[in-house]
Amino acid sequence: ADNKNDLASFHKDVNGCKTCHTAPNKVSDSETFENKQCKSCHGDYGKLANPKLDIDPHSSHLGDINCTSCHKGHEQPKLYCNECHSFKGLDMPFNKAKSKEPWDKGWDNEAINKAIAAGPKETTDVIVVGAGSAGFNAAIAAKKAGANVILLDKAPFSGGNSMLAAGGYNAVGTVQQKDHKVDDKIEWYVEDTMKGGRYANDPKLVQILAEQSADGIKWLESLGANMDDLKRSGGARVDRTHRPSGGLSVGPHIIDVLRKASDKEGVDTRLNSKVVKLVVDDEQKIVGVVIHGKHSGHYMVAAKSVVLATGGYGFNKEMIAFYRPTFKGMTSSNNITSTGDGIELAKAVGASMTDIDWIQTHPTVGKDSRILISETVRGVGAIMVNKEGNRFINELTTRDKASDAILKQPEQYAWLVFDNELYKKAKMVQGYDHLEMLEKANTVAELAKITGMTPSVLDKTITNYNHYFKQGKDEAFNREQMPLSIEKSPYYAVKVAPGIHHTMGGVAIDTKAEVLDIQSQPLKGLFAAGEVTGGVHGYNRLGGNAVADTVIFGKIAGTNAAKHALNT
Ligand code: MEZ
Repeated sequence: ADNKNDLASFHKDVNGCKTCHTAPNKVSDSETFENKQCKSCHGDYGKLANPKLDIDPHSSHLGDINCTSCHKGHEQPKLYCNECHSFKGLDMPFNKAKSKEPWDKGWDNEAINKAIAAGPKETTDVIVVGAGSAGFNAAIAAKKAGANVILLDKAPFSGGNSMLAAGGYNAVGTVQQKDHKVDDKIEWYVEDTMKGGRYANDPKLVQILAEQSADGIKWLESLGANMDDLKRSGGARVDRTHRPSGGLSVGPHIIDVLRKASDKEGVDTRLNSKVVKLVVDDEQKIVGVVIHGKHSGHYMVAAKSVVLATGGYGFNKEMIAFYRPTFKGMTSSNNITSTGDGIELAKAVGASMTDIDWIQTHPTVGKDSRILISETVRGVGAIMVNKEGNRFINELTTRDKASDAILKQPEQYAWLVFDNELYKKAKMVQGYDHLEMLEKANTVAELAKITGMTPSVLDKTITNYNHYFKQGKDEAFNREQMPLSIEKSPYYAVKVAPGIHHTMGGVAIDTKAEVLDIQSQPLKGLFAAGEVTGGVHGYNRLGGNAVADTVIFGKIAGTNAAKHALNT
């Protein structure tokens, strides 16, 4: 190779091909050996992270991913950070990252048919497609139930969209709620979720979500997670959103825990491995999948059970424009992996879809960015004002209502406003500051000036809010909870607008997470969990219910997939 910046050019004078490879043509799709080599010479990310850098890709929230995710062997490097971030004033390397991904290429039907005709190269019990939270939970549960499991992800790193989850996990009846003296009930969780979803949810699935939520927390803790912080999310009547203590984002934490747990269980995880076909027999029973591996090409693996855990389609511009033309071109808070592949795979074997066109916008995505400003910021105490400085909605209402309200404001954006006490309390806010997303001022008048709001209007809004805080009643919008006043300088504001966040609709499932066909009969051997499915959230998902969904239904899908594979 003679491409500047690729690993081969860089290493060819060290020890030739042997520096990185064990033997020619023996590179696994996950590039496991090669990455071990990188780390054995250069050290791990802890060693590589440079404390002098303001923003360092080696200490990113993607965690301990393969070096070759960004540094390619025989191609130009690609810095995945640039897919979501544009760091103001910082010249990040490899800025041309926004190229097409290998998985964006169309399906090669000839190669797929050849792989099927050649027959399976391997056999396993359960194949899990997609290594985000739902996939990892399914894989670990299937393995614990005694099955052999292969977990596949098309990306060079695991984590999927779950890796970006900031808020938390909704659960009722936990030790944490007891410790915080929160009175909650399974019925309330069900009612809040149904109301938030405009009663379009499948009540049986919601009942399971609520009933098994506390067990899901215990399960995560048994794998090594910390879920000790508690806060309220929009649409919930009490504090039931569980988060890692210390204000960390939930996604990176649980993905780190799940990666380690699944390695420990012996799950065979393969990256750079896209499932391009579900293979069924004459009776529509699952018999395996065709995989397109980065190095191994197309090959078939036989399995009696397949779990689809591929996530939603929030980053697939064509699907968004098709299902919701009014959202065409809107920014997305989703990972680049959320391209709706599972929906296409399932449709091709006759799966039925539920509420496929219901797409959630999150009200507070950083304006003109892809960075989610978590609902936690409002949950912990921020208010939301329009371009003049007026509040216009209960900040803790559901996302559909908050997004609609912003889109009715002048210029269709809003500001979240808070003070130094919130800044100190919510660690993620310090992260937004680090990304240069916050405006900061010593006085309210100065904050109004730098954000273009009207100083007297913002001042009145904050004075009134502080009064409501003191009297414990929000006379303007009936906000149920006001944990903080806004009076400790410096003051902060972050500009936000709605962005695509979650696709509620997807593959239809029953209470065993079996995928249903158009006659509502289970497709034998096909299971699904997480955002690829429809039915749990109705027309609108509540904050904190996605992570719960991935863990609870991931476990159910994995356990039932194992049972099916081992007993048929
Ligand atoms: O569940 C979510 O999507 C969530 C809590 C997001 C967030 O605002 O942090």
